[in-house]
Amino acid sequence: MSRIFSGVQPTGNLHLGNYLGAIRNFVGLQKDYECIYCAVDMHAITVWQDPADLRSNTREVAAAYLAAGVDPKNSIIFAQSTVPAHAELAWIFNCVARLGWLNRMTQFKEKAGKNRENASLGLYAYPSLMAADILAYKATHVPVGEDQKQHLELTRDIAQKFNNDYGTDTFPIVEPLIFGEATRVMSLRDGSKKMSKSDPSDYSRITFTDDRDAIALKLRKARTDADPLPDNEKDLEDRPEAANLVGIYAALSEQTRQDVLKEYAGAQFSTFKPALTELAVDKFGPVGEEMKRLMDDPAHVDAILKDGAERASALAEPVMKEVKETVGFLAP
Ligand code: AQP
Repeated sequence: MSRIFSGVQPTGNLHLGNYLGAIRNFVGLQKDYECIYCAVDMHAITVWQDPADLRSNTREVAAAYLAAGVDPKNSIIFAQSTVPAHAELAWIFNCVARLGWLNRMTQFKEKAGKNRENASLGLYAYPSLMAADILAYKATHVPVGEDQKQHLELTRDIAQKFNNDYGTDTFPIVEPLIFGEATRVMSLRDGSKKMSKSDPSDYSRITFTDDRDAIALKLRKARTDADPLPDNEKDLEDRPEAANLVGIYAALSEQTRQDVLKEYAGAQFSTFKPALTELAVDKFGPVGEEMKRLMDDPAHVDAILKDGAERASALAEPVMKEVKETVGFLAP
């Protein structure tokens, strides 16, 4: 059976981009795949995290999965650091991946910024840990937003090189699942930047914890241009902020962008923004409400994470045994 793995970093400020680009897609995949969904806390600490915040944010990612509709009886929900296979396999992959491959990773360049020398070694090796996350379960498909495409190509390269180096077919060559009308939701303040948890402006994103007033305010303040909406997608090409709001509307209403434009052609943003606000409050608001409700019962969330960790460990164990034998490590 094909197996899904995906994860979200517990770095706070979970936003609409995380929901539309990834978490919402996790839900529908449960009927066709065996699904493993992780709160990737080891990835989170590649940049500084306050320990108390990290604990709370890890529960919050699990609560967001549950609130969105991931069923913990069928799918596995757990925290990355509670299954040692991730760290063990990441080390082996650090010895498979080439420096030249990692030097090409645009996310490292963006996150390290100008102060590259001061970035953590973990941030640099991030894609190798991500490959381990996926391949410790021999997952075949990975639902992600578009920004993760390059990391998944590296996962494929690592799997291929491991298989070639050791003359085995241990690892599958994973397929990214990037779908929907919002594979790259952009910042509400700047249509050239993706909506992100670490953007210093809270007005750049709609978060899971935003209530109706906050959603309305952020959309009212969202940057746009002065023109009305066009009647076809092509005319949105040079209008990134307008294209972003139309994309969000399309994703939330489960229509194509063209359908949305058919309905709103000629409309000003003074009409479109309130309509988008209503839609976001209606479709995204309840998910955030449910996440907050679950966060009031941390023991319940912890029990789900514990059960998930046990089931994930059981799946990773035979894979790690096979990998260690292949590499030439002695059995303990
Ligand atoms: N703007 C986005 N549009 C669509 N999908 C997105 N994702 C993230 N941002 C967008 C997808 O959400 C999943 C989880 O992301 P992550 O937490 O692992 O890491 P990230 O991509 O680094 O997320 P952020 O929000 O941008 O955080 P910071 O600010 O820390 O960099 C992934 O599937 C991702 O594609």
